[in-house]
Amino acid sequence: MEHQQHDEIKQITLYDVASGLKPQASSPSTWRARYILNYKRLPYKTVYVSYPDIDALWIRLGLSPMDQGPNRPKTFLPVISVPSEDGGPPSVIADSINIAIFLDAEYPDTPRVLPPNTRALQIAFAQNVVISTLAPAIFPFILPRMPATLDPRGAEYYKSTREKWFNIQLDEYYPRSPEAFQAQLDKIHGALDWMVLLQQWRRKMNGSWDPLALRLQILVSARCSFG
Ligand SMILES: N[C@@H](CCC(=O)N[C@@H](CS)C(=O)NCC(=O)O)C(=O)O
Repeated sequence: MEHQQHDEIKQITLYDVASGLKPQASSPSTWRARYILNYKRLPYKTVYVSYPDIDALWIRLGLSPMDQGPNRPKTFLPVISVPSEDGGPPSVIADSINIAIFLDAEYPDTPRVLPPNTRALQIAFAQNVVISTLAPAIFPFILPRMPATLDPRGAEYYKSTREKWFNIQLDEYYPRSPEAFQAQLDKIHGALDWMVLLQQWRRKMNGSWDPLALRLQILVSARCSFG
């Protein structure tokens, strides 16, 4: 019993976006953190937070808003809280890439998520491929469908923020004509070509890297998603 209590105290908390789905976990951003925790086999519990409550969570956890560039939230999930070994305050980490860096350093006996010396590549990839190319290509397919997957307060928040940020009406954003649909698909193919290139490069440079770690690396690199 005592042992159990000890384990509970040590457990990491993953803060995830609340949804109306079962199971609730659906945000690609928070899935990156979940993949990392699962890959390292670290025990954690999940706390679901509705979009409009994320600001208050950040204040409660003592986090300062982070500038992610224009039209992107300054407070967001995933966040993890990792209890300290010595009874001090927990380490609270936001942003999937920071979570990967922190957990690789904090738990060196678990499989590494980020290959050494690849930070520059990952930032270039995230900025130029995922944020600038892939995200705008998939947004018209994803964004209009998001509110239906969320809890009612989250849905309202999501619709109003995205309509403001991207200057769109969510209901009219889906590419309905065959031409518009095909044009969007072509954009996605362009971004996927980059992913193939990255994988070929990796094979040449370091064929021995665990393929699952590579997938995680790409997911973590893909810092921007539908947020
Ligand atoms: N760079 C962040 C992006 C996180 C992000 O944008 N998360 C979205 C959920 S998919 C969010 O919490 N958005 C809050 C909001 O829209 O106010 C990461 O990789 O962790």
